[in-house]
Amino acid sequence: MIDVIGAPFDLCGKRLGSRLGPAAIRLAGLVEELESLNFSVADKGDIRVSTEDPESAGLRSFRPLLSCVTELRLSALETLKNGRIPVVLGGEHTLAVGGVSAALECFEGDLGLLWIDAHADINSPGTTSSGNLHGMPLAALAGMPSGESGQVDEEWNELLTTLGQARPLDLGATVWYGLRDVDPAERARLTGCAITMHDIDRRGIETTVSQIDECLRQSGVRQLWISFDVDVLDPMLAPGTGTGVRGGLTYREAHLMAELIHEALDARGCPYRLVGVDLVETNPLFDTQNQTAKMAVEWIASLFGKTIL
Ligand SMILES: [Mn+2]
Repeated sequence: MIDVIGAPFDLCGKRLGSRLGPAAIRLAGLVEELESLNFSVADKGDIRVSTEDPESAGLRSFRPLLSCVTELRLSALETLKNGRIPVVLGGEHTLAVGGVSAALECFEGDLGLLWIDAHADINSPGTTSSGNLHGMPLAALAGMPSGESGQVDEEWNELLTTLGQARPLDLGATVWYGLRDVDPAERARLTGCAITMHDIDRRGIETTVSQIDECLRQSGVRQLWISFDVDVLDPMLAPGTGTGVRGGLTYREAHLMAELIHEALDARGCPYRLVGVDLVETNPLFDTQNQTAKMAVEWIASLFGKTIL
């Protein structure tokens, strides 16, 4: 049973347009595709998004982000408590804090996170060079200090409080996959299992996906959230994103990865289960004929068990 939740928010990055992502993904046939795999799917529509963004000396677009995250968190928490799987459509990756923090609360901190992304997204206000909150969701989820003072620090702490500081994300149960653009200050923070494009080039999809499985088993978690940023895909294949970096996953690599994760989840005795998914950073303004949203829908179908035969 799946609930689709749209989060059309894009004020924390440098390029606007991913607010159109949820509509593009729906038009690419997400609900129909999941229903064809025999899931019962409810589309909860889009959360309310405030675009009112008062000038401030603090974190950029902090107020609209906070209201958005609060709504998304509530919606995801309701879905999780009903025993359903939230599939959150972004919008920018900052929003992952909504669903993941809801899952951390619902499962009392027992949560692994698979972060599929070209970027590590673990800057904090004190280490970011861009000031964009969309590069900081993992630092917020892990409850890291801002490293700043004054209004920025106050707002960061307000965000952490909203996310429920009692259950921060365990970075030891966090796996990054597809990394190729990591800031110097982020490197020291990749304490979990960080699988780069270099690793994927050398060892291939099958071996690196087994590595994900081993990391999750070692961490002892029983629930898994998957956060999929379309910028992990090669921009030739998925140009519809504001944060493209060349050298990403090919079409076949991405699908094989999704199929193997499904296999791992489906295997007898798998200690963890999938409890939620983000599908973020689709930006139709940079796309051609909605191919990035279509690719995202096809990927999610593979993750949920679609096979060729
Ligand atoms: Mn990201």
